[in-house]
Amino acid sequence: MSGTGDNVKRLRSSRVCFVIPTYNEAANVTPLLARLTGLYRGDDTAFLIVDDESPDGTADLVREFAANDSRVRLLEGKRRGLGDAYVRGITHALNNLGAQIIVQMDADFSHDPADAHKLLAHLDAGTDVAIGSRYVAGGGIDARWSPARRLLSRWGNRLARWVAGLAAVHDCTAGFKAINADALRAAQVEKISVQGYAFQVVLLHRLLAAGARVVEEPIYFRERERGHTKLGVKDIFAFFCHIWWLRLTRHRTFIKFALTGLSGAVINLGSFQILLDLGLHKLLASPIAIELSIVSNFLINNYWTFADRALTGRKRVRGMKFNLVSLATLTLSYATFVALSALFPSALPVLLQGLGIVPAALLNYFVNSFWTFRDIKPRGLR
Ligand SMILES: Nc1nc2c(ncn2[C@@H]2O[C@H](COP(=O)(O)OP(=O)(O)O)[C@@H](O)[C@H]2O)c(=O)[nH]1
Ligand SMILES: [Mg+2]
Repeated sequence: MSGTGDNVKRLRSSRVCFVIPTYNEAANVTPLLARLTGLYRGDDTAFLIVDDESPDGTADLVREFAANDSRVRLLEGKRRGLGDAYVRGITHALNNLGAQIIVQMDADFSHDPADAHKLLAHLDAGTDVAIGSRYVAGGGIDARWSPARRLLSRWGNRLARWVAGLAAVHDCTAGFKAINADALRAAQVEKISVQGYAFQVVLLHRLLAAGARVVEEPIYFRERERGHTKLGVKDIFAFFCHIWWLRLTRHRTFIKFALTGLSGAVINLGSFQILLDLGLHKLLASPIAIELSIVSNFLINNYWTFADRALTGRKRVRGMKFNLVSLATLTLSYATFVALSALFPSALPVLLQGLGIVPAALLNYFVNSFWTFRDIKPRGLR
């Protein structure tokens, strides 16, 4: 797609910042900037090169180019990997360049600068994230990629999809994306501490968890003509560690939920016994004890277990949902207790109260995790 009137208008209406990390890209950076600045002519477009003291003089070439085009910016730092460069670059673009849309891409022409138009068009249509995808119909990878590289990319991508829970996205290791600034802020991009290539997967995971609408646009990924890849064994190792870490994060939530439930059971049975000791009738002590555990469970779940799913604006809705779930829990638990008390009048009351927790706990888990504290699914995909 070439520069059309539509695109020029769009680029004027929102401030777009291309964030492009470079390490030893002296052979590519000048032609890339020439192509990008030629394609995207709007005054409100910026091109931020994030260079990490490349020994080949990449930064000097950027400075030379920027002398004639004030839209070109340079951010320099110590080399700590691709992810670190992206976090610094994106944060700078959001905080200091007033970016409303970020386009992230490689500097080696693997990502065709002209394709950014298509990604931007998706954002114009209301999407939060448009991914230049190699693994959807119409997309592809250069035939010159070695079978080993192909295998690594494909399986790395498959693993990320299935292990890290990103199955809805076909290319989750893609490095060519247009992303809405608000979506990046919601994903708290500045807090990502992943230094290497695993950054792409972690960023995507955060964007989806924050509720971003995602669309995949097929692209053809060309092999670089000049310079060398910086993808190292360390990056590959770190990538696999990170996707499992993302998986564990989900399990951590489950463990926290289970511990919260356990504390609820202790509070329920403890207060039930205390109320009985105080002389309260068991049919009155039971619902009070259940209610106490429901309140403590809600507080712990809200501020600890599902704290990462906290959406401030939706708290009231969530509170209401929780009340409904609690009412069902209370009814189920109490009904079980009353029924068991009628069936076994001489059984230890605290034992029956404990048995009343079982069906209620099951109901609670399913309803709360699928409804009240539901994990946010990508709106554009599923
Ligand atoms: N600033 C910075 N850029 C990097 C670093 N590692 C890679 N890059 C850039 O990230 C982009 C993708 O890297 P590349 O080596 O082509 O990865 P590949 O396409 O997966 O082989 C290129 O523009 C690189 O110059 C880094 O440590 N710091
Ligand atoms: Mg490359």
